[in-house]
Amino acid sequence: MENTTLFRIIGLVFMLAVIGYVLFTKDDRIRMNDQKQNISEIQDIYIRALASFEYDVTEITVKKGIPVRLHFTADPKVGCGMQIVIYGLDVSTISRQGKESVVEFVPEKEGVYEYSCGMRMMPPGKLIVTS
Ligand SMILES: [Cu+2]
Repeated sequence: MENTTLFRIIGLVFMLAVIGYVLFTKDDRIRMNDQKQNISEIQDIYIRALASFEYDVTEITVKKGIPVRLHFTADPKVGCGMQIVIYGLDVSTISRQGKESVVEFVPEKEGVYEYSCGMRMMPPGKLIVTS
């Protein structure tokens, strides 16, 4: 009789442990999926510096906290415009021989950031970071 009660208690504890384990690991899996989603979420933006010494796009809006992948291509005739700098974000890259250059960054602060060449001579474009 006493043995049966003991077995029931052991059985109950075991069941609770299994349920607890399943709930805990499931929660963990959901959390991991959320993290993966944030990583795979990338904002691709495209800017071209044209031979006419201007950008094809002069206003781009991105979301704060999500990685941005800038694809920058400069016409070989654009001179110093082959370098693009996003002022205030510490982002800079150079496109050589008309080849696309890719740089990734995470905009952490909302605001309007101008992009231009290294000497800020190109008519600037605006990168707008929103919440
Ligand atoms: Cu310049």
